Amino acid sequence: MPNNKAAEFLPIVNFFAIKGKAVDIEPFGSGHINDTYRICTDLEEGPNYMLQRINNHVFKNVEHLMQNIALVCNHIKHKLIGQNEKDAEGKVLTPVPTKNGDLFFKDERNNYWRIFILIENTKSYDIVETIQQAREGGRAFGNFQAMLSDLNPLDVHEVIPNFLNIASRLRDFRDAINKNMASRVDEVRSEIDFIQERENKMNTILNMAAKSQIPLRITHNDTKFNNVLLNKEDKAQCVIDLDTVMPGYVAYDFGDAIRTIINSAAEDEADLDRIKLNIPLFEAYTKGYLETAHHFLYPMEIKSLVDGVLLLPYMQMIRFLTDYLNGDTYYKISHPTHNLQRTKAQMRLVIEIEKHEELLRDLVKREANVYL
Ligand code: A2G
Repeated sequence: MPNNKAAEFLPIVNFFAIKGKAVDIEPFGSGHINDTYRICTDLEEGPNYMLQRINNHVFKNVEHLMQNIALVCNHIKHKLIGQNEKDAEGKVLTPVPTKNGDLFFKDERNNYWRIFILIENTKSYDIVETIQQAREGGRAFGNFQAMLSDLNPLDVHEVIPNFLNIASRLRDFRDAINKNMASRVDEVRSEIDFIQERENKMNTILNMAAKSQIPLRITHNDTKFNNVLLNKEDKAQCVIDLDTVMPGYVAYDFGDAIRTIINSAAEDEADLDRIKLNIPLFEAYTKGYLETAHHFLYPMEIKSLVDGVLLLPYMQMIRFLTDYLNGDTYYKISHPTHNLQRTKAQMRLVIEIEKHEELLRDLVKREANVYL
């Protein structure tokens, strides 16, 4: 018997060219942006599917978003097939078209929907537990960038303009302070000061780019560790959440992955003293990343990696605080001060990373020397 969610979502699922009949639809995953459901079909051998309502407040041009995803997924799938990979479908997302051949469906309430084939027998982790997981995460994102390194970054739409551009994030932040929509500025003076004290230092990557020292690449731009699916043996299987695949700099992906991997606590940890750096996990991620990416990286890109490690938690802090100041309009929250709690956790992480900056730079140099 179909469950309640199935009854609610079946009319939408019916627009898509899935195999079999959807019998069970349940909420799935823990994303901050889209709503995700798992669809089980009546077919014993599968496949099952993932239904998503795309947040079109965040992704204003869904057509461009889906074109990017199709381009990237097809490109990777062809490469996997060319490498004689038997399980290409298990190693890259496969969007399922509608019965009209479109990549998404817009309902009468202006909700945008899409479906992917569900990649079974995998798991993801919010917090990295082992050296092997960290190394596999590095391999997964390095390989992802490597496979896209022969595509022209300008063939990919910038679905959220200036998404990881720190100058633009700082402008939005100042704007939020000036508007003070939720009357919260007084409560966060020390966090505002912390951000302002570091503005100049955090320009390194943009400065390198302005001097053409690092090239624009196609990057994932949301490399939280839980966006890598690992198999039963904890081997990386597939990189997911491709919404923010856009032109970017490799240090952004490295920095954002390290933001979640090096932190021994959750992104929104309330007990700040639990936020400690796990250096062996940093080393393992770096090893895995360079193993798969060293062949296409320029020396200046390798040099920029730790600048990304400093920048991404700082930028995430700014984004959470901006949302808090605006009255929580962007990220899903689970309690009224959630964005503030996230801000403080990211701030503590920046402090910890700053204390260890030289060590992190030495470790990247050491790992990169293996390939000289
Ligand atoms: O939350 C979301 O996944 C964000 N994605 C990502 O950029 C980052 O802020 C993350 C923090 O957990 C989008 O904004 C599209």
